[in-house]
Amino acid sequence: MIRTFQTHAVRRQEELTGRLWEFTPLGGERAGETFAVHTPSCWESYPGFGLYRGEGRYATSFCGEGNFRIECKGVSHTAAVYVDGKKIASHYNAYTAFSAAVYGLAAGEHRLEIVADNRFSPASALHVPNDYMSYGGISRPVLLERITDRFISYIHAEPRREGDKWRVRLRALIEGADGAEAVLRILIAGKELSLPVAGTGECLAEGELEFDGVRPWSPADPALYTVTAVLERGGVPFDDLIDRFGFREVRTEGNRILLNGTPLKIKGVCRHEDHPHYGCALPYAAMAHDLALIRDLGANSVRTSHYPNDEVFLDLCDELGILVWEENHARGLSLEQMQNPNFERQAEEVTREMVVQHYNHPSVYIWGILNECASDTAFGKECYEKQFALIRSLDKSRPCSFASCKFKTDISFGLPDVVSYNIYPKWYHDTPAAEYLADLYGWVQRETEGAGKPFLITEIGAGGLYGYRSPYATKWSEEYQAKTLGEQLRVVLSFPGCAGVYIWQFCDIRISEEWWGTRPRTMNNKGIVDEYRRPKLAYQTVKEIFCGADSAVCEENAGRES
Ligand code: ADA
Repeated sequence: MIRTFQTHAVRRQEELTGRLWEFTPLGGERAGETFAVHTPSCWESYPGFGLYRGEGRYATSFCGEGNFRIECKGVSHTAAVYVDGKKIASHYNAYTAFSAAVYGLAAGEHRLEIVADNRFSPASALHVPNDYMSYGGISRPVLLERITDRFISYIHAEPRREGDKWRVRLRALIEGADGAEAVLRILIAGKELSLPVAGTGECLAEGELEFDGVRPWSPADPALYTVTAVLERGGVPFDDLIDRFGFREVRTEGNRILLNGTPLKIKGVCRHEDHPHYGCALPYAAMAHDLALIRDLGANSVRTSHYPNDEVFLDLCDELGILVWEENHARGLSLEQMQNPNFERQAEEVTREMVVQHYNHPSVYIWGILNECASDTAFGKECYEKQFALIRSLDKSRPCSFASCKFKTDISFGLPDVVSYNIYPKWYHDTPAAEYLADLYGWVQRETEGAGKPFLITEIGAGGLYGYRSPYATKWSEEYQAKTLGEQLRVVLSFPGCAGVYIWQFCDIRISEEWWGTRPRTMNNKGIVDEYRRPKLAYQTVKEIFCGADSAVCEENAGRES
């Protein structure tokens, strides 16, 4: 599945994944052997490749003649793409899409090869041994599109509320080699805008439309609108792009985050894209099942820890009214790791791709960066500053933040719109949650430039091994996790000045073997469901608290189909 809606009516598009490809490991014991494998997929899900860290070549073929655009929604974690043996693209990072145009192919069958590489090395500053798994494979769909000379790369719709009217700023990027003039027609809710497209190469076409009487997007009423962009010459369409957006406004006011003027109270979960059967290549049904559980819990938000998520997941959040904190790719990088000469370029690339590719999703209410990196150092602060500047240059319609774990030592809180902390009272230390949070929050208000800003707890939780029950509620038991998480959530949700909470984490996940080996099962076991989505005792505890905090949400979630 490419998206949950059609993105073209003029441009011919087909998904090349969703079928068997040839897979050839280029290293390891089976090097050179070729297997027929399903795609999208991670090779860790192929029998015998559960621990393979190396390169693998995928191959398929397509027929046709002329100009093509090939888009990869995600290859983990480094990709090289070849058509008929000629390299047409390369990309770093598993979590954002990339594409290449191929012009003038002769008629006939063509071979498409993608070499994926999930090795760790100094060349990879973001995919490093970590408390989550860097899988290998074609983890998201691959598309083949037929283009002419110019094509629409993206169209961004930025809604702005003016009383009960809305203005929508529209920006479309047109790519292609040809310089012939064209007209871009943009249609939304029966209104139309025509913009001239001239010049050669890339062209940015901009304009604005005004609306009244539209339904705003909100968690309670996630109304979505289609934006259709069509490129024409002499009134004849030759390319198009269809996307969706919502009429909603997010801004901060004092220590509150406002959605369409209403303060948000976040009751969220942190979720990795991880599953024992699929690795990070979760199919639609698995994503929808996760969201059904998340809504059953009474949660109203998901944090995409710690990287941009699959567009289909964001489509579902748009449709279900689940708010999303989406963040660029980084977890816990030290100052030394941030000083890897590849770090700034790779972090900038994934940040730019995240904002440009996911701009229109109304469910994304905030951009996050650099989870628990070196925001307590001067160099680290400079990196945060550059990345916030990049995001704000691309998108002024959303607040930005980062999740810190630097207890009373962070020096970067002047940069974000929202101050966010990951804390683990009664797990990594024995200070009770109420005392710890009051101490930390008081320090932020007294000693930092984060004073007066909205404040979020972006991680809180405890470990619990599924099936380990203890009458003594000892650590790692389900009882301990449920008791601890219950105390933590009650404290945070009742804390004045706190805009909400994200539980660490939704489900147990695989971590890389090369990382901190003291994690039982080489897994991060802080899920409130295990990796097979089997609920632990904490599930019911969270549900009672989240639903109790706003029972209307639960009744409504239960009533709405997912
Ligand atoms: C950090 C980190 C998470 C996870 C968590 C834990 O807060 O952001 O990715 O590693 O700790 O489980 O300790």
